[in-house]
Amino acid sequence: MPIASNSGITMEELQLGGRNHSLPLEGLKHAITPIGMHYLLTHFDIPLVEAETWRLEIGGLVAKPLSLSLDDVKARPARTLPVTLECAGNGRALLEPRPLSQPWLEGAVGTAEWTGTQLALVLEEAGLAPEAVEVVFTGLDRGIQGEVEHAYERSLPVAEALRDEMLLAYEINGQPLPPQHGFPLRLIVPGWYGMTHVKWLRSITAVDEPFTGYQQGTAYHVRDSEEEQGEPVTRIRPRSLMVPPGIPEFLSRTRFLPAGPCLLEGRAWSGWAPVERVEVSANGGETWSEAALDEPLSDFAWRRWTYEWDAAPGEYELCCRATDQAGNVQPLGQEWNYDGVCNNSVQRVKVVVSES
Ligand SMILES: Nc1nc2c(c(=O)[nH]1)N[C@H]1C(S)=C(S)[C@@H](COP(=O)(O)O)O[C@H]1N2
Ligand SMILES: [Mo]
Repeated sequence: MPIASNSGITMEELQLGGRNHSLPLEGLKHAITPIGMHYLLTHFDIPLVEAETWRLEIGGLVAKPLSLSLDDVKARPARTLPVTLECAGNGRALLEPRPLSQPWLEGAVGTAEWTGTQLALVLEEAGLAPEAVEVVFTGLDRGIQGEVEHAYERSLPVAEALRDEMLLAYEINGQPLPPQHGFPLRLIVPGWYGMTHVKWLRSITAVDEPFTGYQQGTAYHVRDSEEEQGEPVTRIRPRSLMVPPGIPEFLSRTRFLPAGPCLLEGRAWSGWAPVERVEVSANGGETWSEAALDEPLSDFAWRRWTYEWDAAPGEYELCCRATDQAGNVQPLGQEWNYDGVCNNSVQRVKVVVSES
């Protein structure tokens, strides 16, 4: 066995990395990510929830507060939507210096079919007061971050919360939510980074001023230092990933394949506008070629791309980059920020092609 590598990963990062996991990149072959392959991120502990006693409380600035059982939620009109979820911290461990948090490389993403009931209909029934400006979603999990003890909670402006596609989801890929993905009910906010999709929902509260709880007011901002306020993280920037071709070397993950035609494939998504273009480079981003695109699975899910690569013997750095209809393009380099969020720089895959 080789002796220790020098990446400087800390025990704290290893601890988080062992609890939370990414999508193995070969999992990109599945249009719908199998449940156990979907990435997972939990800040604190996974709560144990009993379906029989659990309730969802809808209150605050509403005309008619509601208290719903799981059966009440399931009795409402159901809707299923394929949605690509990505953690805002995806790519964090590639930053230099590395912000200390969950050390994601590139796989903090997955696409599942989420089934639930429309949030807008529940809010309509409760009757939002005219002075409500935001809706706060509170989870059952609790912990301490940035020296602040809090329940995990996030808010949405009323106009976003009322969008058609927002779901209170109780199923993933046709199964009840497993404990780690938010049993019995979670919020799904298609197009937004993962932190907004609150798991283990306990309450929904309409409020008359912007919510400033830790996960909203402090965390998840694009900023250069702790002192800065920065820009809040919202929608997912465009990203594409490829299934690493060939076979891996166990430790380095370098890919090995024989010379000849090789079909490169992957997925691309953006929360701002539909992806309209994916390009592939075999030389680390110096020159690019167009990939072919399949149809997206939904307005809020990734689309498959393919590229016929004629692999000649040699060493390569394969890259892919997506562009969306709003003109957003993946950058070649990482844009550093203090929280290590919203990094969508192109993937780089080391490949060694041998004579066939
Ligand atoms: N209650 C609660 N909801 C949460 C979190 C959490 O820690 N607690 N983590 C958020 C973050 S940062 C992400 S990226 C997604 C991950 O969802 P998944 O684990 O189902 O993939 O859940 C979000 N919802
Ligand atoms: Mo996340």
